[in-house]
Parts: sequence; C-alpha cells; structure tokens
Amino acid sequence: RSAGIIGAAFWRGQSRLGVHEGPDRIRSSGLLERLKQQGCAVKDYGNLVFDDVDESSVGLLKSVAAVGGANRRLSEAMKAVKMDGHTAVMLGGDHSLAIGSIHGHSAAVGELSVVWVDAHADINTPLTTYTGNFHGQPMSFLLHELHSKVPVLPNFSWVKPCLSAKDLVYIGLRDVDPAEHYILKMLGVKVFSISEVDRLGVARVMEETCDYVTTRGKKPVHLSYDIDAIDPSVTPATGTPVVGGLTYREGVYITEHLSQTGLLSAVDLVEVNPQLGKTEADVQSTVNTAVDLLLGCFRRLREGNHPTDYT
Ligand code: DIR
Ligand code: MN
Ligand code: MN
Ligand code: MN
Repeated sequence: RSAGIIGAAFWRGQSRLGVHEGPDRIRSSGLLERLKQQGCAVKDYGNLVFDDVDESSVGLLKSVAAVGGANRRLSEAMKAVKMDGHTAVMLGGDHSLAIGSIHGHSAAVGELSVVWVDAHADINTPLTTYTGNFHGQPMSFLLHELHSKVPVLPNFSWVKPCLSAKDLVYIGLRDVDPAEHYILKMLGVKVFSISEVDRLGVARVMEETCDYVTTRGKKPVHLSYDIDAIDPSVTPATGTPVVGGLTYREGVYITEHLSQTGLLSAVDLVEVNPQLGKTEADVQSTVNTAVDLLLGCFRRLREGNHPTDYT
C-alpha cells in the first residue's frame, strides 16, 4: 500500500484568496512523515504547474479557461499516479479540481464509485449556477446523465463524463441549491444528508454506503472530501463554512470505514484555506483535521495499529 500525492494549488473555482496554500500547509503539518510512520510508502509528485491562461468570465462563469486548463493537467497527473500503482491523494485547492481528479482516476482504472463528503452537492450545471463558481459545479461535468445539460466551454472539450449517477453517494449535505436538489431527485442519487447522519448515526450511514457501493459491483472508490463537510467549529479555515456539520469523530469515522473496505483508490482533500482562519489555532485545527482524515484513509485506526494492520 502506497500513497501517491499530488498538490493542486488552484483556487479559481471560487473567489476567496488562500485556498491555493492548502497543499503546502497540509504537507508542512507532517502528512508525509505520519503516513510513513504508519507503514505507508509515500511518493510526493509535488505541486502541479498550471499555465497562465485567460481568466475572463463567460457570462456569470468565472475563470472558465483557467478551470478547464488546470483540470486537464490534473487529470493527466492523476492518471499517471494511478498507473504507477499508488492510492492517489489530491491535495487542493478548491473543489472544481474534482473534475480532473475523478476524470484522470477513471481514465486509469475504468468505472468508479464516488463518495462525496461535503456540506454542498457541487452539482450545479454552468446554466443553473447563480454564483458562477466552478467549485459548485464539478459533478455536472462528470455524470453521464448530465452530459446534455452542460454547454460547450473553452478548455473543457477534453472532459468526457465518466460516472453514472447510481455510482455516486453523498454524505453530509446541508446547503443544497433548489436546482441541485431537483437534479439529485431527478437522477435518484443516493444522499445521506446531515439529517440522515443525525437519524441513522454515522456507523449505519457508512454500512449503507458500503452496501450500496458493493452491490453495484465493487468498483474502485474515489473519495472526494470537502473539509467544509466538518463542522466549522472544528474546521473554520474554509471558504464556504456551513453550521451544523459533521463532528471530528464522524468525519474521521467515514475515512476509517472506507479504508477498511480495501476499495479506496483515490482521495481528494479540498477547500482548506489557511488565510481564512481568524487565529492561527483556527488554521491549525483545520489543517490537522485534514491530515487526520487522510491518515484515516490509509488504515489508521484510532484504537491503535500495529504493523500487520496496514498490509
Ligand atoms: C453554491 C455553493 N451551491 C454554488 N457551493 C459551494 O456556488 O454553487 N461548494 N460552496 O463548495
Ligand atoms: Mn465541495
Ligand atoms: Mn462544500
Ligand atoms: Mn456516456
């Protein structure tokens, strides 16, 4: 078991400065060392270098060509990391990067299941968005079912839908736009909103998530984790915090449980914005939680581990 880490210091999928500092802050909090300590081989592919492209808007849509171009690069990098045989880790950056991450993952391994942990559904199309931010839209580019709803955009012609709505599970939703809610219902997407976490408990939610995923064919799992899924009292340093989120323990449990299935093939950890903490303690709490979520993805158990647990 090995981790292949890609930094994607990209922020133009949303408007708040600082989210590009995520990858380096997460690294400097000891992610690589701690993965190695827990017996995981690590290869750091460094931070991607993105072309300087035209940052102009198309209608309401912000930085269209930049988002398309950055994701193209990420898709190629992700594919290469999977071809090298690692469990891929994409450190964002904003959540628009899931376009390239999931696209590249699927290009390497074929059909995927996606578990999307977020306060938001990020399933607006370029026509339903009212913010114009691409971090609220990545899923619309990835789903076969929404292909006909997505217009042609500069630097996006390389994106081919690679995911079926039945292979997507959401956990933690609590801020869903009306059009997004309509899309989720229309496509029959499996959603465990934060209310379901309240009602069922996180253990049952994860059992049902894994049952759902395994009955659909045990495809490799892509976990896309937006740090704003966690309650802002724990992870305040993020661009669009929403009250009433997952506890630290629920958040880590999700990663522990998925890791134990042996199906986890790639992870995104996005939307950590070190410039948005009011204090250094806010930033550290956010970054440390991000690190703990990633350690959980690589077989760390809070009860403790010993070397054979990791193999
Ligand atoms: C909103 C907010 N639904 C949008 N989305 C966020 O911009 O489309 N996603 N914050 O992470
Ligand atoms: Mn998100
Ligand atoms: Mn979010
Ligand atoms: Mn198709």
